[in-house]
Amino acid sequence: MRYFLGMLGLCWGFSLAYSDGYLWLSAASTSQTPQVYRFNLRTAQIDRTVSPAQVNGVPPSPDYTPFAYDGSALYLGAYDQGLFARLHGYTGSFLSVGAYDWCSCFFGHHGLRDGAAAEGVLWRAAPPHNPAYSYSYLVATDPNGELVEMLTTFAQNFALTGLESVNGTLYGTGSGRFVRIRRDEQNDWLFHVVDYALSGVPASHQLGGLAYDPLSQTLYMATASESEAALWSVQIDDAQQIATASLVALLHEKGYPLGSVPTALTWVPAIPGDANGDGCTDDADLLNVLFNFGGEHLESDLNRDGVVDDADLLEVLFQFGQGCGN
Ligand SMILES: [Ca+2]
Ligand SMILES: [Ca+2]
Repeated sequence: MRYFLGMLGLCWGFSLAYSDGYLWLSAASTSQTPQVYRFNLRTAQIDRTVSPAQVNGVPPSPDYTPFAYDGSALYLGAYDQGLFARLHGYTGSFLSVGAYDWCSCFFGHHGLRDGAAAEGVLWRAAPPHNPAYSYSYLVATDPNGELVEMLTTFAQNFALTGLESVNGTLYGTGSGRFVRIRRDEQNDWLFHVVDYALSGVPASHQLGGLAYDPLSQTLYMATASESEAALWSVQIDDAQQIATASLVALLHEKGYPLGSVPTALTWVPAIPGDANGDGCTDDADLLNVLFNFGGEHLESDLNRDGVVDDADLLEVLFQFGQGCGN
């Protein structure tokens, strides 16, 4: 044990040097019942699939959107329904199924896509079904789904789809545009969109959900065309209004279904020592690391130095029995 303790410094020194965690993705589809997918940043694979339509009380929808995570739950909505559900952030199992308390008239003209958790409030992008005739909305609720505020924009031909908060600033995607969202200084019901020049993403790709990892300060964006689905990291330059995308993974090669659109994206942090990604550090993780000891198994290589060894084992042992994330 003395040897193990001596290695701890090495273990923690590496712990934040790379991107880790999980990205939950929607898969909007008009041809099949959509599922929700989890992309594991450590293994670079889709490793979990959730089928909301099979859960009691969940209405049918062409798009189930994992729109935000606030440390207590992963929030799931639906494009054309008032669904407001809370899921376990790691397993994707349903904790509760509820609904927004809004009139169904809202869904006649608007849908609900991606979102963001910021300062105790859950934001949702509410694009018009037809952006030629109506405007996008931003909707904010508390963690129980009670309405806090609603803003609109006069930005034309713009269907706000992706939404994320980066240190308190909201960014969005939609209709081929990457934008920063700016509140109007006089009218508290109005917001403006500031266009950024986006590079790196093929023009054939539809821009989808955004998610932010504050630990590695990485903004992720999901996109898709008819023949590809991709995950990107996006560097933002606010002064120049530039957004530069770099490819992280081709999602359709990792288990994401072609023909679906990742309209929502949400990041959930990795739990230290949690090799199997279920949100707990326990004997299953210890076995995972021991069985793969000396190999290159991505799941067990917790510090991502290319080998499963004492440092990974220590991370499990040090976190063992510390409780589970939600
Ligand atoms: Ca685990
Ligand atoms: Ca390792």
